[in-house]
Amino acid sequence: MNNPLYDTMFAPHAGKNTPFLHLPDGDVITHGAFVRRAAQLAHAMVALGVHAGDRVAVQVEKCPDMLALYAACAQMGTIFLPLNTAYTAAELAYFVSDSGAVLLVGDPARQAELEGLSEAFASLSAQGGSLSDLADTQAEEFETVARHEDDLAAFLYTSGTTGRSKGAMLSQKNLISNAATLTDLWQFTDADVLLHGLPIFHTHGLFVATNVMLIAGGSMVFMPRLDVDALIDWMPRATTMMGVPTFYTRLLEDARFSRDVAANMRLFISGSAPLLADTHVAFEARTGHRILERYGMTETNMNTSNPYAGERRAGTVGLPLPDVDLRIADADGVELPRGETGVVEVRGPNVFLGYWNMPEKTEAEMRPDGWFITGDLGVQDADGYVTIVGRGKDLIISGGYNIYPKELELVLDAADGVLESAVIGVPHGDLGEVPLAVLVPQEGGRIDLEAVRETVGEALARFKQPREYRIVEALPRNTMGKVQKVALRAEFGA
Ligand code: MCA
Ligand code: AMP
Repeated sequence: MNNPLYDTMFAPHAGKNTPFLHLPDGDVITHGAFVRRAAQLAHAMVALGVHAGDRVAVQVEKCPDMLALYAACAQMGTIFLPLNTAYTAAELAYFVSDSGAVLLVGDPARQAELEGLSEAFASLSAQGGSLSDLADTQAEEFETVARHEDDLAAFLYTSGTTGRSKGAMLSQKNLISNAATLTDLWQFTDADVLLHGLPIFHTHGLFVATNVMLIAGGSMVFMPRLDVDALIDWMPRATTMMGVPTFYTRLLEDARFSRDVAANMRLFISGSAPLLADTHVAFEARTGHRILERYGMTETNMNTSNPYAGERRAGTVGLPLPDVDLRIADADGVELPRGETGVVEVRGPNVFLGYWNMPEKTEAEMRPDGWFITGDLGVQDADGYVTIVGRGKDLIISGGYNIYPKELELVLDAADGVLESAVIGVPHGDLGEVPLAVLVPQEGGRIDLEAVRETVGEALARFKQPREYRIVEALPRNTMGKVQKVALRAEFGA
């Protein structure tokens, strides 16, 4: 193959008249039309000076052109760098400069705010923009640039416990191998119609959902966001759905969601955050379907999955994927006996190539023989089923989005009147967890919470911002001086 990613995912669809994307307004984009649009976008990016190996940063609302940019980058051998649409300009500035992106594609409505961040800026949205205007005038065929399977296909930024986001470098092989394994395991075919309400700037909506559907050749009901009305409306014409646990709890809250509505579905898949066993049980009682839970990470794509045909065990993330090695290890990477809790480590063709420009971070998380230390705490039972029991890393998962307390604490510590801060995750019925900030005022001073909220609002995306604040005189610390988050969770967790 000349370009394994393009040749696997997109080239086979050229010229096909079969539906690929069902849009909310009833329009359908065929596989062939999608491939042609990607070629036009590739020409447009070349005209803007983008070459193979360059990074293109993309912060665009979910729409067909945003997805076609991924295909265009694959065809050009360019590295696709999708970014959460909630990120502030301050957050984007970091991603663009750290990655060295030569082009930032952003919302036309934010052009004034964003265009100074990169060498080149082009606008794009569902309604159009300068990049789509340029693409409209281009040829519908583009000569695919040759690439090797170990060449980089995408950067996905993932925050870390130090508060600085790291660019996870994903190769063509990482993406292809995982999507092929999942397509096979979950028995996706060209007859499948997937309900797609996830964002497409993260692994789940992009590399799990979309890549699987591209390999299978089926179609997606391409919703701009989670919309329970639309899910219920489309479900009788669909066969599968992928979602974070909030998708399932919101469906269950709706009295219209019934066994009949779900009768045509063959598979519901959940991931990105723990699915409560209660939700699993309630979903089966309502619909007769057992949700299939799987587990992965930005750095690795998917690592484990409950079986399609075998027993789907509530509360577990299932078995290691056929081409993924998994072990539960101690701090030195020594495998622990079955039944003992330790750190989940994985190795396989799915594991990323490292963090961009951060060799020391890569070295800290990847052992020389290829085992990646996930930072998740897990246990494997006698049958091989893995349960994620906690996290060795200080991380909050809210509605499937990762929030690293350290990143918030750095911003809060610098806010006027704040001496120091600690951020913890507290339970939330809809989103699983949300951040709560505990602040200590400077000596003799007082904290103006409105001013703190404003500071946080300028620096951090809305979904990361603390839902609640508490002001205390001092943070609980152990004898080593380390903040005791366990004590804070005990005090404020309810
Ligand atoms: C929206 N808001 C949130 C979140 N989403 N706050 C905290 N956590 C969130 N996840 C805030 C908005 O800022 C806004 O705040 C208010 O909630 C309503 O926003 P809206 O957009 O209407 O929310 P929504 O449509 O109800 O979205 C909730 C959602 C969404 C459906 C849970 O966040 C979502 O689609 N999450 C999926 C994330 C995902 O794809 N994760 C996969 C990562 P205000 O009203 O104050 O302005 S990939 C991954 O984890 C790995 C690899 C894996 O295993 O898959
Ligand atoms: P991210 O790096 O944003 O892709 O988030 C990956 C993290 O999400 C993992 O390290 C886990 O902590 C968590 N995660 C993903 N899927 C699951 C799941 N099914 N159950 C529990 N945690 C999960």
